[in-house]
Amino acid sequence: MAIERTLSIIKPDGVKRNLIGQILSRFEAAGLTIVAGRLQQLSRAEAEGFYAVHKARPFFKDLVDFMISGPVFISVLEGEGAIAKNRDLMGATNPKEAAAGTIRADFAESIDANTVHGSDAPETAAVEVAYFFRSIEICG
Ligand code: IDP
Ligand code: MG
Repeated sequence: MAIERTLSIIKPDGVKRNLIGQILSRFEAAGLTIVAGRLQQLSRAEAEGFYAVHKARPFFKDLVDFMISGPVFISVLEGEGAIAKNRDLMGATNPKEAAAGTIRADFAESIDANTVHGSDAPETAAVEVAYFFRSIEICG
């Protein structure tokens, strides 16, 4: 399997509950390396741009409101099959459907406050990483 990079975001509910360390530990224990990362308070425009693919969905405004409700921790994870591996660690979008032992099953409160974002495919990973990080900010 190829070495990939994927974008991870610990959403405001995770940052507020001091879960950054626990979540990053899960990534590292699974063999993913954090090659870039920072805390950031997103502006409305930045959150809308990031989630532009969901613009027409009924939950778009709630999603953006939630993503700007506090700081997020944005990182780039690198490793073998990093995109799928991160999605496996995250669990299903709706925490009620997330498999036991996943981040969302263990920590998420609702489908809105579901603690983490992760890129879902190589194309979106490339776009999402570049949305938040310049190449010189990634230490891979
Ligand atoms: P993902 O985060 O698992 O990739 P997406 O379908 O890409 O899920 O949706 C992006 C985010 O939008 C989700 O993480 C969730 O916070 C929110 N979302 C998705 N579907 C719904 C919904 O049906 N109601 C409310 N929020 C939703
Ligand atoms: Mg998604």
